[in-house]
Amino acid sequence: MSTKKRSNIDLDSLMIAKEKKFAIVHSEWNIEIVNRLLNGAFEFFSSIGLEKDKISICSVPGSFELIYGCKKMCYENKYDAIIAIGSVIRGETKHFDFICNSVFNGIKDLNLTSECPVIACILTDNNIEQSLERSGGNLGNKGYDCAAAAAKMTLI
Ligand code: DLZ
Repeated sequence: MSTKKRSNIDLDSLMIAKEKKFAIVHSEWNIEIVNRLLNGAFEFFSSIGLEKDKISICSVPGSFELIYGCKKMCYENKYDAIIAIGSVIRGETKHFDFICNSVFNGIKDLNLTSECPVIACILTDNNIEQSLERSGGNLGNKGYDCAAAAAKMTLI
């Protein structure tokens, strides 16, 4: 499960972000996938010299609650960037569309209204096989990529 191959991430330029403060808010739904995304994020942070015990972690029940969790973290004014990690899998329910739209809109609103960048690391897949591919499978690890995006946003 290599997450090392990344197309356009310039690690050298992101090393300075190890001085910044990061928080991760993750959901408990589809926890197997979420843990893989978390590991990808920790792998990125470790590669710039920031170990996982320096990162604040908050868990919420489902992806819908990521909005509130991130809002709370934003308004603590303690972090330079926050990453929302979740996995929504289509299944048989209309919840998929409601949850996906709400979460991305909620996170978009936070980016417009608070000073803290919030990165959306939420997989939205038709089935678990697709989620596995994007969380450390053949399509890389979105957790790693989103942690790199968070680091980049602290330097803007
Ligand atoms: C209800 C629900 C469903 C059907 N599917 C998912 C999912 O695939 N991924 C996820 O993170 N959460 C799911 N949830 C839970 C909602 O996000 C939320 O926790 C509940 O609707 C309670 O607000």
